[in-house]
Amino acid sequence: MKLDRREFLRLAGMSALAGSFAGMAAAGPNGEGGKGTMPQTFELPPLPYAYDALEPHYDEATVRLHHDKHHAGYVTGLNAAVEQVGKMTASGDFSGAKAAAKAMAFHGSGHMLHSLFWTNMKPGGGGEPTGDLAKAVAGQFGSFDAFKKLFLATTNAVEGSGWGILARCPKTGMLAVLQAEKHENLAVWGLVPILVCDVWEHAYYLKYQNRRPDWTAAFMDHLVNWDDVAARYAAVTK
Ligand code: MN3
Repeated sequence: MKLDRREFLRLAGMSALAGSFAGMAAAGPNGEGGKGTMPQTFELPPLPYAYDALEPHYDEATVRLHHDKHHAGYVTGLNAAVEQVGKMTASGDFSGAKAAAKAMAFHGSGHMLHSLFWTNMKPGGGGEPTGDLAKAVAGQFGSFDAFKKLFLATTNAVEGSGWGILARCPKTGMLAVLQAEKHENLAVWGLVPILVCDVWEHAYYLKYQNRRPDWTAAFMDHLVNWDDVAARYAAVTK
């Protein structure tokens, strides 16, 4: 499946809304989000490439399971949480409020991060960013090489299941390398993720087994779609 211009702009525009429910809806095939309306259901966005397009660095079996089962599970969980909130406000029985809020954070963050993750990769990716993003990375971290080492060290050191994240602050423009444990813990409110690497075992275990650093190195050297990251970088402050 090729990304046409409309599709690219829609995905690129998502970052400006990332972290909001409208932003997550914008990742769905219908793109109802972005109009300021609360969508009632979320949908699994299609992969922007074929299941086997990232071979040999990201194997078809993992991509298929990861997208069709794991990411789909977060979409289902998010829809269930939204439905639960609707039931509480309609009935006046708020005894499930804590569980619903936790489920919304977990599944909502899972859906948002996976939607970002798929578009952050492309066949023949890797290399280095160019233009404004390259300047910002060098300005923030000293050099691309220093950023890369920091991103890999941070991502490889996630305890248990989580993510490595490059995020940008909409107010200051500052870039930060962060971890997420599970999907929602260790977040810095307000910062917008523009590059995310999944280090849950479901993301790499079939091919890389326990060798997480081999997976993250392959992600950085062969898979990152720097054009997508650059578009998200630019969109954060628009
Ligand atoms: Mn995952």
